[in-house]
Amino acid sequence: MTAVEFFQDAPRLTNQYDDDTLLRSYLRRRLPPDMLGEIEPELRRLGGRAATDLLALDAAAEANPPRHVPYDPWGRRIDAIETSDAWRALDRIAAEEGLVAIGYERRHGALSRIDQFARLYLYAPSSSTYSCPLAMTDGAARLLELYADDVTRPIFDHLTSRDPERFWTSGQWMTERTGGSDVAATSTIAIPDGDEYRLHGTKWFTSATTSQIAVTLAYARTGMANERALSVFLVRLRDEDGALQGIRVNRLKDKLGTRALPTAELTLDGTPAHLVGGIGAGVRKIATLFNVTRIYNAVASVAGMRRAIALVRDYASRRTAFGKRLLDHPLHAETLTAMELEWQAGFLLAFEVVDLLGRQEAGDATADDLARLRLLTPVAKLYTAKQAVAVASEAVESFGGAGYVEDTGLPRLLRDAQVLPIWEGTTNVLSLDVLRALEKTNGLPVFLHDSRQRLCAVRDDMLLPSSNRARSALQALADFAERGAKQGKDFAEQHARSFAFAIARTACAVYLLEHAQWAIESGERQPATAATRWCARDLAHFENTEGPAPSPLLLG
Ligand code: UCC
Repeated sequence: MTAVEFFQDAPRLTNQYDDDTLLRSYLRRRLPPDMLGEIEPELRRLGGRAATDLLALDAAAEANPPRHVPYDPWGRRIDAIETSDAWRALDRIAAEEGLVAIGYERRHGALSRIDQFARLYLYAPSSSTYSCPLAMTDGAARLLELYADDVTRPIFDHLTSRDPERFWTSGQWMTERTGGSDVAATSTIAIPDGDEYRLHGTKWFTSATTSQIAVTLAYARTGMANERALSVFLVRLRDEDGALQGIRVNRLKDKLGTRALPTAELTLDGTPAHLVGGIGAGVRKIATLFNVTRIYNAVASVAGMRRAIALVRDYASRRTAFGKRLLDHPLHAETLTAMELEWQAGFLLAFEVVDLLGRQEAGDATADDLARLRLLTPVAKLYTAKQAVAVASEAVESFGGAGYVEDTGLPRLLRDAQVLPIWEGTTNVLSLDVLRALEKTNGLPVFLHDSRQRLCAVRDDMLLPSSNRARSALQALADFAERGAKQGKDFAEQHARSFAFAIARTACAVYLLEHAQWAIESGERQPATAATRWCARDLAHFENTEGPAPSPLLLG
């Protein structure tokens, strides 16, 4: 064949459930066989869709981004946001697949969240970021479940419906011109209007502005002279005729990635709103919502890593260079293994948090479980998001020039990953949240105790040296925390990111070892090398150092 006749094949996806040995072995470990037997055909079907019709919708939604139409042909202000058929189909499918509903039906008690998030993990990378409105919808549903009243109960039913005609999504409006981190700096105010309120202010980033409702923050009068308290409000965006209620869409954001997702700047001018959970404690109450979206973020991050790796692996198994397949080049294979290690570790960390969330919501969590959930939620979010960018970057690079060309669809892996460490709290803000969690709970001793308990069960000879390393890492964390407590707040804040990364890596080590021990005992064909490699590579920085080493920003 001459060079002119040669064409490289595009990377291909197969069934994303069958292809995912870690997901399947994790579910075998965590779920009773009858539950797995019941849900596995649905997971397999969804895994097939992720590589076929969902993937086509994903591409179509991306090719037809939303459009803001400020005026109708006769000059009336309408602020319509037009979305593609594909985007709306992704909404319908999310409802039909029960992607939010399963978490609230709780058919499998505390394990329902694992079921739900396993499906989300399959859906997210083929959804053109429809996982974002689902995340906010789920967070809003949890908020309304905890603070239900006569007005919000029917709305909860919409958010958790499997009927596409009844299913509603929710936005989450916290970010203002002052930024998205210090949300107490909000300038939106809520003026009483009978039993309800009217909001006045601007919202600088409102994702999924086509949602039916949104949860937002505003300052409301407390009853004390001139005193206002930050409170949580629920907004119904449109009236019965579909017209926006006291909301002006200033413009859609022109973003680096997540381009199918309509993100808008809004002016609220007398927007009717319903108070949720009473006046005040707005940050604490809305934390219920953003802790759920942070868990979605972690699962979307590991799902994104997994998708990037599936594409790279397929391509490497067919593309030849220097006389052999890329996969047969030891260095290429080694790079791929390093990417896979990052995904596997992140997966087990993210699903540990999912597991704890399920226990909390089913009322099965112990006080220690709750402390670990509070600590590991920001840890999992910040760590997996950062590594998702690193893995996406490596994936794009491993396609060479094709990875840099838009119509291959590959650059999107990186553009879409870059939002993950930004929204829902940046890496530094979440590192400080880890300190907040440690101040408010006994999360660290509980995490250390739980980890040591799990390591006690790691008995296989092959794993023992790694298990010992993990024990040393746990001790190093305890020592560092003790020294930090003596040194004061500035020291703790200066090292918060390194500390959070160190907790993440150590947690990953423990969960990889636990999974490897189970795999050995169960006769699974999965090699234990992921756990041993992780402990050799990612815990080494604890040895002979004063504390956690500076956190790397990219894959090592
Ligand atoms: O990014 C955005 C776009 C939305 C898109 C969503 C898509 C997700 C898709 C994923 C799948 C693809 S919206 C903007 C994002 N912004 C944030 O997430 C906020 C980031 N900032 C923080 O997290 C900060 O740490 C703040 C806002 C929490 C800090 O505020 P304050 O006012 O300094 O907070 P305080 O005073 O420390 O805490 C106030 C209360 C305390 O409780 P009490 O009143 O009992 O003492 C805290 O313990 O709130 C409690 N609290 C928490 N509770 C604070 N953080 C938490 C938490 N994480 N969990 C529980």
